[in-house]
Amino acid sequence: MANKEYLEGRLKELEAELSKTKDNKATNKHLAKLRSKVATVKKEVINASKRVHGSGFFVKKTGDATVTLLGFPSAGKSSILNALTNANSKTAQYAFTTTDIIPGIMIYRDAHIQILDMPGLIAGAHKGLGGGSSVIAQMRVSDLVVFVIDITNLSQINTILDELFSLNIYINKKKPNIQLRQNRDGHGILLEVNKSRMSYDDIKVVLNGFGIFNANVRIWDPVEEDEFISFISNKSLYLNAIMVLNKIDMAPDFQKIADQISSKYGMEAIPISALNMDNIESLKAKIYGNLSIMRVYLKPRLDKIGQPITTRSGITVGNLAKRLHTEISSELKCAYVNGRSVKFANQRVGIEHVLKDGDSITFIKIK
Ligand SMILES: Nc1nc2c(ncn2[C@@H]2O[C@H](COP(=O)(O)OP(=O)(O)OP(=O)(O)O)[C@@H](O)[C@H]2O)c(=O)[nH]1
Ligand SMILES: [Mg+2]
Repeated sequence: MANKEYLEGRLKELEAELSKTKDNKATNKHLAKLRSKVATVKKEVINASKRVHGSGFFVKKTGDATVTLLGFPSAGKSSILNALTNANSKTAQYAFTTTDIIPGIMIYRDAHIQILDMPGLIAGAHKGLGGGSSVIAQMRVSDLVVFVIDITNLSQINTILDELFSLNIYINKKKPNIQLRQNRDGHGILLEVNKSRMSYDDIKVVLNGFGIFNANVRIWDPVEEDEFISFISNKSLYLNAIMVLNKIDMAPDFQKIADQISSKYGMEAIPISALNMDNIESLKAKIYGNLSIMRVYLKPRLDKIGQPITTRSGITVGNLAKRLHTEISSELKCAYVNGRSVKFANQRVGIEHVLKDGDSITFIKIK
């Protein structure tokens, strides 16, 4: 811990010197040296965080998708878990009521969605404070994060986003396409594609800071230096998130606030009251809608009623068969489909056909 604090202090000093040096238009060589130092210390800070463990709780994934509730103490996470699921997580006025990760299952459109209530996040969680690292470990395996914000305390949003940024967690961003092939040919760093916001020299000092001196590099996206460093250190995490503004019973102008927040942060903001059960159905719909899953019906025969199953959006007939039974998939010839993905009833389709939400399907095996 002390080591990590020392490193963070050192990083601050170096970054301050770097910004001063930029202002002074100092020599490129000095600048390059400094940046390389910054990159090296950043890497050490990241590695030091890895070694800090909380109490080490972890809940196994079950169901069709996993969603975590993340927010400050008393924002209403446990109340929301109880409103969405069959769980009964303790709620109270005092902070840090929840000290473990509490799971519940929300059934929506036949999908079993695992919702995880987390201990309250605190500023400094990225340093491992307040069980922060267990919360982060759990987020890594979740399909969606719901930020739970107390609508009467909107400054919580920036604090959460800053925490996540310090943890190299990127929200609602596509993982950048970066290809890095290390080699030993002694040709140095060969930058074959560079669509980043960094120059060749910037990229080289970062890579050198990580001990990479020979590599073929292709950067296909407009990444900044920070994101590039976390990518190279293999610690970056890309998560989908939506935001809940809870306790709207205490804010009469909640709709206006929700609209402003949603446009300011470019993220869906759903106003609810867990206490009064206001807007809970629409929250369920938003959670489902942000999970990239859909419901299709399996009909054993055309004249039978279909059984609903949940699968990822945009799955093909062939991949669905594989997911269900390898036995069907190896003998699969085609399928009859009804629904939005086809033009007419009982349309015969091949294994590459892409299914849509609500479709029903009958597999046809080779005779
Ligand atoms: N007025 C109002 N109070 C609420 C609402 N939702 C929750 N609360 C209250 O806020 C307090 C904290 O709620 P919890 O659900 O325990 O909050 P939490 O986020 O789980 O808190 P920690 O477990 O401490 O992190 C409790 O007294 C709840 O009754 C709401 O929609 N409106
Ligand atoms: Mg709680």
